[in-house]
This record gives sequence, C-alpha cells and structure tokens, in this order.
Amino acid sequence: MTQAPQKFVGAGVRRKEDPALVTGNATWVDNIKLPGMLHASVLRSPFAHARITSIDASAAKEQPGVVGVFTGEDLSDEWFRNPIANPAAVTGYDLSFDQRAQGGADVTPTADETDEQPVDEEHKTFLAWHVTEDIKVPHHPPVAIEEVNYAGEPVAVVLATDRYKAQDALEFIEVDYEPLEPVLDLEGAVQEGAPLAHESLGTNESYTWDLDLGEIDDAFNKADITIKERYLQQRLIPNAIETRGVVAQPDPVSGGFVVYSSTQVPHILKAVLTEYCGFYENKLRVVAADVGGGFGSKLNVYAEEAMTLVLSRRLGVPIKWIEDRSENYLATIHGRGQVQDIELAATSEGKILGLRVKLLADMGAYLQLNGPGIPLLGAFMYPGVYTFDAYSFSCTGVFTNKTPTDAYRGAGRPEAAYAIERIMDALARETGLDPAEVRRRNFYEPFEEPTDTPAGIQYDSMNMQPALDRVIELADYEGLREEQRRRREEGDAVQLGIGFSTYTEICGLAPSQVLAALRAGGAGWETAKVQMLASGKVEVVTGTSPHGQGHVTSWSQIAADVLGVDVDEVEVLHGDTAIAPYGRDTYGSRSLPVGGVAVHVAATRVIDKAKKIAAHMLEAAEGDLEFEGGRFSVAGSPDQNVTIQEISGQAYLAHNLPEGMEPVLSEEYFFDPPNFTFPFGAHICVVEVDTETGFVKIRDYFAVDDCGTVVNPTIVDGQLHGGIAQGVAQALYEEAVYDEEGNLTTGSMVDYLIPGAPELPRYTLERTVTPSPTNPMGVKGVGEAGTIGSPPAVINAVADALSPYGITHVDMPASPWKVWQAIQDAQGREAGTRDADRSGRPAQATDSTAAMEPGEGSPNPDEPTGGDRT
Ligand code: MCN
Repeated sequence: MTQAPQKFVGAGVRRKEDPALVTGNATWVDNIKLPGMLHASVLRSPFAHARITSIDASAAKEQPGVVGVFTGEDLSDEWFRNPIANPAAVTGYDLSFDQRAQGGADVTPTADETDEQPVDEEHKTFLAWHVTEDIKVPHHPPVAIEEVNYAGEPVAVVLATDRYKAQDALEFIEVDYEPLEPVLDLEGAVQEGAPLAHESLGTNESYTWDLDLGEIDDAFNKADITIKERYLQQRLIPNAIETRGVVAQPDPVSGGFVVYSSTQVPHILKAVLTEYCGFYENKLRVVAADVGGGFGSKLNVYAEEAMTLVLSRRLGVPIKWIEDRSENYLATIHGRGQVQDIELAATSEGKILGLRVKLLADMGAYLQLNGPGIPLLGAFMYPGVYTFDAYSFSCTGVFTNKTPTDAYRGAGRPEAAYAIERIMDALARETGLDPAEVRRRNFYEPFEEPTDTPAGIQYDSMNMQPALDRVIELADYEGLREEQRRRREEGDAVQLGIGFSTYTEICGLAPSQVLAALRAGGAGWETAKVQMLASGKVEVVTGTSPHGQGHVTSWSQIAADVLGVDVDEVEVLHGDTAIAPYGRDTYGSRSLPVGGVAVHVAATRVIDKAKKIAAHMLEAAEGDLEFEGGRFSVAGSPDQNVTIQEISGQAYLAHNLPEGMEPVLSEEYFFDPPNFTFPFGAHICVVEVDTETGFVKIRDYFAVDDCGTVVNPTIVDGQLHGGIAQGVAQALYEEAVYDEEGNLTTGSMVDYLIPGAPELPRYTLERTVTPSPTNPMGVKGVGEAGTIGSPPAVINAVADALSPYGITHVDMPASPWKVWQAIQDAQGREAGTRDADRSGRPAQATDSTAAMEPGEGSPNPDEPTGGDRT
C-alpha cells in the first residue's frame, strides 16, 4: 500500500478523468443503447409567436417505424398527476406552491392543497426562482398546447424505432398556425402599446426587482463628475460540446425509472421531475454520467427531459432523445440579453460617490429554472472592487418571443463586471487619470475578514493592490504605453490598445438562508461522504456533478492529503442519485468552496475517528499520537505505529474497537457555509486594431487572479483559459441574432462565430493567494472568473486603441464591421449599411464611396488622445 508523505493540494496533479475522455471510453448519453429502446424526435414551432389552430398527426403515425405521435394535448394529463405530500421539503423546489416558498416559511402544503385542489395551471412551470411576490409566470407546458411563443418551442413528439425514422416522420405532421405579432425588441417590449409576448399576462414585464442603499440622490447632487452610459449585453448561445440528451428507462426491479441525462444537476433534475411528473422520490433515479460541458446551460430542467420520462412511463419502454446542434441553438437556453443603463457619481479626484444601475433583462418567452434570478446574481456585483456609499439597482425582467434565457457561465456577474469596468474607464477619461490609477483610488484597503459592500453584502477577503501591481509588471505597462505612443505618432494603420479589468465575483453559491432571502427555491449546502473501505481504499461520494471541471482529481487530492494516502488510492463517485442521494450539483463556481470543503471536513472526521482506534490499537493516549504519511505513531517511539489502512481494516471487522464505537470508517458531512466566496483579479488585454479593416487581434492577455487556496493549479489555469476564451468570445465574436419575424438567423456554427485557438492569444497567468475565511480550506471558486474578468478588458482595450479618433465605445461583439463603422462615423464618413453583420466576420462596406485608401484610417495624432494617459 502506497503511503504518501507529500501534499497533493497545491500540486498540478494530472486529471484522473482525462484518459477515458480522450480515448473514446467516456459514457455520453448517446452511447447508451438499451433493448427495445425507442427514439424521440421533436417537432418545433417555425413561428416565434402563433396560435395553434389544429394538429393532424395521422399521416405521421403511418410512417415506417413510427410507434406514436404525441401533442401537448395528448400529454397534458402526465403533469402533476400525483401531487406528492410535501414538494418543497422533498425536492428543495416548490414548483406548484410558489407563493409560500420563501424566506424559510413553512412550505408544507395542507392536505387540502395536495389532495383536493387541483394545481393552479399558471404554476405548472419548472421555475424555481420566484424573485418577487408578484412575478408574472406564463403557463409553460413541456409541449405547446394552444400557443407557441418562440421559434423552436416543442409542438409534438414522434417515437419511432430509430432516430432517422422519427426525424423523417416529423415532416408528416400537419400543424395549422395563426401567426401573432412577435415581441422581439427588449426596449420596445416595455413601451406603451407594445404587442404582448403572452396575451394572457397583459404585460411584457415579468417583474421589477430593486435594491437601494445609501443616499443615492445626495451622492449625485454633490458629485463633481457624473457619467451616464448605456451598454448592451448581446444574447449568447452556450455551445457545450455535447448537446443535451436523455434516456428514460423503466426499472423492472424497483418499479421506478432511471433517467440518464446530460445535465449539470442530476439532483435538481430528480427533484423537479419527481414533482412535475408525479413520481415518488424513491422511484426515480437520475444519472449524469460523463457530461460534455454545460457552461450553465445544463443547470436547467428541460421539456425534453420531462417528455421522455413520461413517454417511457406511458409506453413502458426505454426512450432516447438526443438534441441535434440546430435544436441546441433554438431550444437550449441562451445567456445574457440585457440593456444596461449605468450612472456614476464621482469627485474630480476620481473617487466614486454613488452608482445607479437600471437593467432590462430579456427573459425570452418563458421563465426557465432560474431565469429571473440571473440578473440578481449581478445586482450585488455592480460595485465591483470599489468601495463607496450609495448604490441603487433596479432590474425589470421582460418577456420576448425568443428562446428563454438563463444561466450562462458567469450568469449576471459578467454583465455587472462589464458595466462597472467600462464606466471606470469613462471615469479615467473624465478625470484625466490613468485607468490603473482611477481603479486604485477606489479599491478597498486589504481585508481578511468579512467587509460590508455598497450592495449590502459582505465580501469575504480581498487584496486588490498586489494583483494590479503584478499584472502591470507582467504586461510591461510602461513599455506598452510607449509603443502605443510611437504607433500613434507614426500614424500606424494598426493601433495598440491596452485594456484593464479589475473584477470580483460572487461565487460558491451556498448559504441556504441567503438563497431563501432572495426567494431562490433550492438549498445551498453540499455534501460529501468519505469512507475507507475494508481493503484500505478510499471512496469519496460527492453531491457535486462535474462536467469538465476535474472534480475527480481535485476531490482525490483533498481526501488524499487529509488521509495520508496516494491520490490514486481515492475513488470519487458522483452524478448518480442512487449512489449520492443528496447533493446540490455544480454551477455558480460552488463545487470546491462548498462540495470540496465538505470532502475535506468529512475526511478530517474519518481521521478523528481513526485516531481513537489507533490509540486503542497502540494502547497509547490519543494526545501522544502523531499522524504523518497515513501512519499514526506514538510520539518518541516511531516503531509503535499503525497505518490508516490497518485501522480501516480493524474498523470494518469491529473485533476490537474502543468501547461503544460504531464500526467502519465512514463519515458524511453537509456543509452550508456562512457566506459566498469572492475571488478577484486584475486583467490586462492588449489588442492590435487594424484601422483599415476594423479587425481586432488580441496580441497578449495577462491575468493575476486570486481564488484563495489553490487545490490544483493546472486545473485552475485550465478553468481560466476556458473562461477567458468565453469572455473574449462575447467581446469580439458571438451574438445570437433574430430577424424581424423572430427567426434565429445565427442558427448554426456557420453563422454563430465561436473563436478557436487561432483567435486566442497565449495567456500569461499568475495568482495571488488571499484565503477565504468562509471555509476551513480558504478556497474560493474559479470556474467563472475568466469569463467575468475578460469582456471589459477586451472592450476597454479596443476603445483605448480607438481613442485618438474620439471613439469611446464599441458594443459587443466588437466585430470588424462595427469597429470599422465606428472609425468611419468618427471621421464623418458615410459607412453605408449592412444588414448581415452577425457573425463578426470582416465586413465589406456596402457604400463604395466609403471605402478607404490604405492608411487612410490611421489616427491623426493631433486628435484628442483620451487613451494616452501614462
Ligand atoms: N479549483 C482549484 N482551486 C481553487 C478553485 C478551483 O483547484 N481555488 C478547481 C476545483 O477543484 C475544480 C475546478 O477548479 O476542479 C472548478 O472549481 P469551482 O470553481 O468550484 O467551479 P465548479 O466546479 O463549481 O464549476 C462550475 C463552473 C461554472 S459555473 C461553469 S458555467 C463552468 C465552469 O465551471 N462550466 C464549465 N467550468 C467549466 N469547465 C468545463 N470544462 N466545462 C464547463 O461546462
């Protein structure tokens, strides 16, 4: 048995899960093949908004291999048909009795509610976050019944003996639609007299959520400088490498069902399906085996999961549904989609006095699991890493006839970081200060204990100054400014831009009571069970559900260190509710600060118990024992020792345990931390902007991030690489675009431009370490940090490069066309119009008179040089 004196936490241990993933030995949902399995295909609405006047499936039913065709009407009696006694208590989500699921109130329905009163139609949705008491929730059946409200909404489902037959039969379903006017423009939707996305609601506003702290009007009245900006957060499509998929299988042994899903949230999925489809909790098992990414889009419960399960129940056979990429673009949630109005009040020295934020947030056609809550995750983060007194925030959730939005990597926080970091550059411009200096003037003094913020929460710990100093050093900021000056003077057609972002984020989504105060439906704890098996091997059962984050490796490192065993002696089990019945899954960069910490504490409890057994075996006092390298020895008599494996054997046999001790080394711990964690960092993006084509090249990217204690630096680097790439993607490339009828025109990877390796720079990453006081390991999450820090760094760099033209802003994605057009506008030239600037590909001017001569776009060094501030 290998003993391991070395420490694994902090080491770049290679990911244990990768060999299977890179050798074709992973278990994706589509690899599951079961005898007698039928395949489902979904007919989707071609209209953004229409009434369904009739559906004729008779011809489809006659097609070869077709076993059945089911409309929304056909399935309507499958939902909530056995309301269970205590939905909120069992599932953590109270879908049907939402009015009482708040603030720790007693949510147990009365006998009347469960047995006699039918569930109110309006409450039949998967929504788990009713952000306000009077939130408007549209009825959302998994398969549309009378009306379709976005292009791509399920209208019918075909079951056939294979996928191709099911798909072919879709064409034979005849649906008559009566088109209705679609609501597509977020701002237009809240204007008087706007068409309605859902007639029955009488408004397109779902909710308005406010936060007001401090004397905001005073702050603006006494300010020397006030700045008002409007930023747009375009819609994004998450693009996990594995599309969604689900297999539902009757379990002949238990009489229940097994659902295999490509999900981030097997426990939440089980909870919601239990309630929504009317199952007893112990008759449903959900398995998320290997999951090929999610980026938040699989933190959801989808119509296809519910319909596959109820059809398997109805027909008594296994059923598989696999999403194709086009469906993925239409029917998996989108992210972002906000109009941000932000106002800042400051002194002439650049000290912030107050901040006002007003958002319109596009919910899309329906409220998905957490959709309305996403902007609220940002609400607390607009003040960023800056301390001041007055803050006012308001967000209105708006319905449009587009794909529903929900969590996408960062979920509310990239939006917040972008707005505050963009307006900080505006403040630098107004004050004439260097963008680094204006930030520094507003930083908190370093702190290691919880500290109040303008948004009324407490950050756990922060020390921004060294992170900013170091990133400036890494980037050779002075040298870059020198090069920038030179290029400007020479009238170089390719201009240099340097963009800062100093960010923090709220992550480690946890404290259950805080989630309740925000009216979020679920609990925030996480659990781990650490057991030493009779053989001496270690088994960790976790409630987290990794889909690319490397939990198997990280949790092995944590357990191995505490137990003094080799990292390969630890097996980590996850993602199966039969093996890990409790868990709150993976999202919000919570897994390490909540779930990983639970592993640490459970393993520590194993050692505490093992020590008692060791003392008994060695006939020594517990206080005389030392533990190192997996071995207890008597202080001063190292020969008197016993290994953790020998102890685990004894604990299992229980032949000679201390009086009254329970057999077996197995400890389970539920961790509900007292606060979130707040990683932070300083990023510098260096861009080269070709002023003749508008093309933006990221030349370098420097980041100094702080996520507290680091468990696995290689994994953390990987998380930052991927995260920054997704932030760059938002800043420069990606956007979900709809036409005037509500069709998604960026419906495939041909039109929706995802950057690949050639578009991305080499990252230079370093870290500072400011431990979190929120948990005994001092860890903070990192899974979203890169996505949060990077968009403002990129756009600040683009604006910096263009500042000699007097350009202060380019909306995301800053495609070549937009950049080029901004240069033309700034020079009073007619840029022409172009209606296909969606993909971010280099554009051609449509007005030939606007075409520039080579070098013509070069900045005139005599123009204002707002970005030249060294
Ligand atoms: N880690 C560490 N030390 C730290 C912080 C984290 O070693 N101080 C390690 C952890 O041990 C874990 C990984 O980094 O192995 C991420 O941990 P954490 O920050 O807790 O985030 P989660 O595991 O909860 O992951 C969720 C986060 C989110 S919200 C999205 S979205 C996202 C992301 O992770 N989606 C991803 N990263 C992704 N990575 C991949 N490959 N695929 C996705 O879909």
